[in-house]
Amino acid sequence: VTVMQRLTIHVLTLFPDIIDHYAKYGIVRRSVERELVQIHTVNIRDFTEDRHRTVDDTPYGGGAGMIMRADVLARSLESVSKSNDAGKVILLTPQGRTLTQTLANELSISGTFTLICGRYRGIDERFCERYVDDELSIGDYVLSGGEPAAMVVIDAVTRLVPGVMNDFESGLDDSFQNDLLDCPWYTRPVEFEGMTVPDVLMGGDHKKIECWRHEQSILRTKQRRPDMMKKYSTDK
Ligand code: 6GU
Repeated sequence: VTVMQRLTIHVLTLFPDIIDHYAKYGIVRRSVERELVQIHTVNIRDFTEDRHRTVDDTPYGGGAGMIMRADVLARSLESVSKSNDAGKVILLTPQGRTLTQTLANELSISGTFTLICGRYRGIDERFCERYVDDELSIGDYVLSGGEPAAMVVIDAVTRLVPGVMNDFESGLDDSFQNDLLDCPWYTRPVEFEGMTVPDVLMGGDHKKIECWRHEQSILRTKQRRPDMMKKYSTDK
């Protein structure tokens, strides 16, 4: 018997519209329509208690930038955990460990997790200490907020949920999934601005084609990602 593996992603953000809109396109949309993935956004500002709906304040000890308040974040998270299982609580921050395919695979079978999109300078450390299970970054550069990172995580994870992708899209031979970069691909027209398609691809010898593609993958990985190549050589 096969068990349907559903995934629920809660997203705490000051800009729920960004995430809701993103979920209306492509594979993420399809996964939601098929009820394989549920994306539930929470507007952090709905959990403020003052007239100005303040979510941030100046840092103790001084310094530029604003810090998100721990109490407002705690109430936002409570709104999820009081009626649902929030699962692993993940803060999106450049201080986190970097998202990898392995991590995406793990999250895709975890059932439920909650993403928190930080804004401004950062969030009160006491909230992290009490409520955050893991901190994730999507790379070594600074974004003004966690929302683009949340979209990246949602995309990378959703496409791995069984039943989301059809056979052709199957993520199994993607770059990174097998520790090598993908090979070059070609489609019609057969001639483009004076350039042709490699003969081997036109020959119809499927064994040869498979061999060529694997070679190309190794070549590309050596040239572009020597760091990945080292790991691949060691593993094989
Ligand atoms: Cl998760 N957040 C922000 N603000 N910047 C980032 C990031 C996350 N990952 C890389 N840069």
